[in-house]
Formats: sequence, structure tokens, C-alpha cells
Amino acid sequence: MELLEQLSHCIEFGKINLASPYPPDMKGQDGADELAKTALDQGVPANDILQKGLVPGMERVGVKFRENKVFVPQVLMSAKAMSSAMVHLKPFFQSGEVQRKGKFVIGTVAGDLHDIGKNLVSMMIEGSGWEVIDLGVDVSTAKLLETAKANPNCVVGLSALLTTTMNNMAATVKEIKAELPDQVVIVGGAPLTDDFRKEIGADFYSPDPQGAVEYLKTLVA
Ligand code: B1M
Repeated sequence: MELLEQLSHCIEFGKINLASPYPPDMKGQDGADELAKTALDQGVPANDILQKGLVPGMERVGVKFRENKVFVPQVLMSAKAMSSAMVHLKPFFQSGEVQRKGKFVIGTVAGDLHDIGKNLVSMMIEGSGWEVIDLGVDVSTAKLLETAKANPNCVVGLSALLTTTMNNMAATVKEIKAELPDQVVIVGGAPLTDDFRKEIGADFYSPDPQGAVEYLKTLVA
């Protein structure tokens, strides 16, 4: 298998490094960590490692997750594999040699402490080549606005898991749109629907991380 395809395979199946026993059928093989380093040592451009190795692997995970073919633990292993490879690419991001697709600011809305879904979205979007600024849980509108203003052209993502905090999401979107009318805001979380998204004036709703990844792709196409 060609090196970048091997790297994609490691991301898809969550093979972090040589020492990792998971997945069992890849035991004793190099993982994303070693393969990313080997690729750099062989002179493969860092951007190709990201775009042709890591991103396609993560995209396959996103599709399988949406289709219920893999579950949260597998996604977490893939995200870990991705992070182990990203460590080697970090200097290239810092030097500007590798450009991210854009910045994505994400948080769970005020009053809401659920972060498992938000973290999955965050990882999948990072895995698709965006820089993610994760503000965590119980994020105030003021903090979101401050971050959006400090990062012009970013996309804001909001998650809510409670019917009560959906109201906070509505207020947050309203305030963001009042201060920054062109700000793109996408929303998600188990109790949401696309009708609710329309009602509160957000730009996009996705029931899963892959939908958010695909929407972001359309913004930079
Ligand atoms: Co809470 N909780 N919880 N809880 N909790 C729910 C949500 C609930 C449905 C359980 C129930 O009663 N059946 C219920 C809400 C009821 C309602 O509002 N109608 C509930 C409640 C009531 C509460 C408390 C109020 C309980 C209490 O204290 N009395 C309390 C509230 C605390 C607070 O937030 N202020 C509370 C607390 C907690 C824990 C802390 C114990 C824990 C959270 C731990 C954590 O997140 N670190 C917790 C958990 C784990 C749950 C359940 C069991 C699981 C939620 C979860 O992580 N799902 C949940 C019941 C259930 O769903 N079975 C429940 C897995 C996750 C991968 O899915 O978050 O939907 P989800 O994310 C998905 C999609 O929605 C989407 O992608 C993700 C991956 O597919 N998505 C986005 C999410 N955000 C997105 C953003 C996007 C795009 C897609 O773009 C920006």
C-alpha cells in the first residue's frame, strides 16, 4: 500500500502508533505517528500528508459514523491517531507552509455542560483540515462574540443537548447576528431540528459531525 494510503488506513481504523495494540489486526505495525514521520523524512510535503493522508481517512470515519457502521469509541481512536500524526505537522502549520481551510469556533451553549457530541464534531472538523478553537461548555454569548471578532471569517458552531438550553442557543444566535450580521453560525445537538434552526436564524443545522464537515467544505469550495 502506498504510504499516504497507509496513513489514511491508520486514521480510518484508529491505529495510533507501533506500540498500540488496537486494532488487533494491525498489531505490530507502524501507526499514524510513525508513518507521518516517515512521510516527512521521505520529503512528502506536509500539506499532502494532511490533505491526501489524514483528511481522507477522517472523512471515511465520518461517513461510517453517520451510517452507524462505527461508534463513538472508534471515532475517538481515529481522532487520537490523527493527533499523533498532527504533532509532526505542527511546525509546518506554525511556519505557514501548510494552510488550514479556515477557523471554526465551537462551544456548547450557556447553561449546558454536555460535551461528548461537541467534542466529536470538533475532532471531525479538525480532521477535515480546519483550525478549531474549542471554547468548551457553558459558553457565554459574550465569549463567542469576542472570539468571533478576534477571528474574522471564522465559522461559529454551537451545540445544545437540553430543551432548556435550546432557548439560550436561540438568544446567542440572535445576539451574534445582531452584532455580526455576516457571521456564519451552524448548530447541532440531539434535540434540534432544521425547523428550529430556521426559527432562530442560524445558517445550517446538522444532525451529525459529517454534515457539518460537508457544509464547511461548501464554504471554501
Ligand atoms: Co444529560 N441529559 N443531563 N448528562 N445526558 C440528556 C441530554 C437527556 C436527554 C437524558 C434524558 O433525560 N433522557 C436529558 C435532556 C432532556 C431534555 O432536555 N429534554 C438530560 C438531562 C435532563 C441532564 C441534566 C439536567 C440531569 C440533571 O442534572 N438532572 C444535567 C444537565 C447538566 C447541564 O448541562 N447543565 C445532565 C447532565 C449530564 C452528565 C453531566 C451526567 C452527562 C454529560 C457528560 C458530558 O457531556 N461530558 C450527560 C449525558 C452523558 C447525557 C446523555 C446520556 C448522553 C448525551 C451524549 O453525550 N450523547 C443524554 C441522553 C441520551 O442522549 N441518550 C442526556 C452522545 C453524543 C455523541 O451525542 O451529544 O447528541 P450528541 O451529539 C451528536 C449529535 O447531536 C451531533 O453530533 C454528535 C455526534 O453524532 N451534534 C452536532 C452535537 N452537537 C453538534 C454541533 C454541530 C453539529 C452536530 O454543529 C455545531
